[in-house]
Amino acid sequence: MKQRLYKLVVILAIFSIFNLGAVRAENGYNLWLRYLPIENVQLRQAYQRQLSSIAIYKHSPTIDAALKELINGINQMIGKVPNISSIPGGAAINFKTNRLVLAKLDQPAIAAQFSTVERRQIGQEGYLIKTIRQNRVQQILIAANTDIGLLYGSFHLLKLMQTHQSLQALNIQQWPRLKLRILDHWDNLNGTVERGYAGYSLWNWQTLPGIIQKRYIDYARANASIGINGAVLNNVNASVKSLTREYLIKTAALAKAFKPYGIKVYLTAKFSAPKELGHLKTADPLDPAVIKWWQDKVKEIYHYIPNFGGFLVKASSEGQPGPGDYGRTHADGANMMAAALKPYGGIVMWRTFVYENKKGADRAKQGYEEFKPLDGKFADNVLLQAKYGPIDFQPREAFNPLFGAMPHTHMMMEFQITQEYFGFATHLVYLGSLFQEYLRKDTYQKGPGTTIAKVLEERVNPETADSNRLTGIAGVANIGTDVNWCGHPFGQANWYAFGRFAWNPMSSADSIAEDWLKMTFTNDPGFVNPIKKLMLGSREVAVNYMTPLGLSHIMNFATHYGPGPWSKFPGWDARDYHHADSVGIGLDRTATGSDAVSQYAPALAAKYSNLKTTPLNLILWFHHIGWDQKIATGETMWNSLVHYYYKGVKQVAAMQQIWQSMKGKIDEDRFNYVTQLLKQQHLEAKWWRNGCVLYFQQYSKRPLPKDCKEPGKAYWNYPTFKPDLPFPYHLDDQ
Ligand code: BDP
Repeated sequence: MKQRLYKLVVILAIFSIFNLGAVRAENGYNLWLRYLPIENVQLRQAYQRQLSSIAIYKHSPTIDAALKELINGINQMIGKVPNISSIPGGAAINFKTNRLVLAKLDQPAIAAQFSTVERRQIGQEGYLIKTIRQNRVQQILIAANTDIGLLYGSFHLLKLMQTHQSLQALNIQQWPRLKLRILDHWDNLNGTVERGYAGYSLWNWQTLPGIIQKRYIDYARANASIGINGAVLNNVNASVKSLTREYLIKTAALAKAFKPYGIKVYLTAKFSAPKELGHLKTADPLDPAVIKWWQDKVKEIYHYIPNFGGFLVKASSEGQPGPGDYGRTHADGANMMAAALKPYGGIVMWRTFVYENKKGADRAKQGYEEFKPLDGKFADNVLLQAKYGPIDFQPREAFNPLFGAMPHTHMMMEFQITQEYFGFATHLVYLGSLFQEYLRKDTYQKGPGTTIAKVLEERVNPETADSNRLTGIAGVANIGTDVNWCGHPFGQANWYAFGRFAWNPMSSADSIAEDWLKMTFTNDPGFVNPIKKLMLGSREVAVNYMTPLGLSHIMNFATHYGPGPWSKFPGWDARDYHHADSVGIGLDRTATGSDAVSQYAPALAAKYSNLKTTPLNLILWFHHIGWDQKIATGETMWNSLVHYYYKGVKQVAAMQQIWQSMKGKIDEDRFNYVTQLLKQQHLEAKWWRNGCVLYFQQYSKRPLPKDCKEPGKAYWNYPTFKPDLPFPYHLDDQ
């Protein structure tokens, strides 16, 4: 009996050390930083030899963060805590005892291992990882010009281990292509998150500045692991309260906690703050008292937060105050704030999302119309932050014509990681594919090949490019207090992918998904390969059952969840977005219509003006097409539209099947959770399909193609399509 008990204890101990396979219970909190024990004995032993010790030259908060991560990660993965030692400044590395060395390139012994080009190329945030040998003794060097480079390099090494790669012959040079890699949190001070679907705000303003939750540090670690270096803490629909002394002190505590991880904090600045907080009569950006108010406020901010990043501003849009209220331009407003921030090295991110909802106007044109004339008028510490499409984070839009049209202005991209228009945290939609699609779009600004990635990196005009240029990208975060941070377990992939694309806009959605799956679930190719394929197709699947062929903004008006091509409220009519009538469907944005095509480079304008050369996935964005007209699918417009909706639903069913075949390959909890989510997604895909097909059929008056089963009508209160009905659970059998 005793012996049996002993055996059991031993078995349990082995299980708990190595947490074998699918038995480990997971709630997703550890994201892609799980550091699971390496089961492959050979690999584990190799890592044990290679990483038995870590040497550093100097301590600093950032290097200590790197050490902590390495010790923890290595210990968890190979079951051994590495020895830590210090090398005296100026001394050479001891090949006998130093296995992994973390050192800045200002150490001559380290610099000697790399070429001048390598050392320069990685700049202020990059790193080099190299396996070197002396007398058959092997050593791994992580080298950088800065401490933060060393932290990023450490995460890279841990990623190699998590994805089970050999460390035998490393020769890695990595550096970020964009300077500002920022998460925008649309968090309100009362703890709610605008368009947030993963719980409440991470920032507990009530307990700040006294309490620094572990969660804040884990957030910073996760961001640093993918190179994110900035966080805008509050909603673009801003509250002036965040600029009060009380809240600045709270923000300062977060800024201090994030600093070792290379993350700067930014705040949104409400344009009317001089009136609301300063009790001035005006917020006119040219008024001397207003200028002075902002100067004083910025001075106060830097007093509390010495490494403050700057402001993000939504102005003169959707009712927000702005320079337009005083007959001033966006440049007047942005430059006034930029001047106040300049002495401290702060910047302004000024959004180009200006939406007035003017009746009859093509909303897609407004941003360009307001900003294009201002090209070259912004101060050099201002970036214009433009959404990827000209309307609003739709499942697919044409790209925003401001990219490529502002050669004399710093342009940054705004993606939305939170799935406002993509089924919230219920639908599995891997946005890596979307990020890749837009970053690789050709603006033709300087002939073919002028991709948005190049525009963002300011590589379009190599003559004027210099390494101090201000470049950036922002993603609206999908993070909240849910135990797994993002709601949907696959939502984490979108946070991860955003960081990776921010680091290098020419990254591949495919390899990012692969890394993420291996680190987040398992290295088992029997899981990784099929699920990677599922992820890569998932965005297109959602487009198919929501807004195929270039349709946009036909979601429920109030929630942006579920179908609503019939949504009609005072000042808003979904029909302005789809133009379905007895003749056909889609918006004519060519010269015969709103002429939005003219905002693109001539080569593109010509391409989009002709239905035959317009990409199939954007035809309804640019053209009004007759129901019986044949399109590139080989079928009529009506039959094609219906077929896309039906295809989308079938594809979700296929996703469910693939997922079911993964049973046992990963932990039960996450498996079951995703199983339920996919079931719900399938129901909702039908909700979309049935609603849209039945609604558009009222205009087309055509029968469904023969292979499409009549959609269930029960939910729809057909044909009135009353909006805001509860969710159709009974769609199960329709
Ligand atoms: C829209 C959101 C709204 C945001 C706005 C913005 O529906 O909540 O305030 O964008 O980006 O997508 O400012």
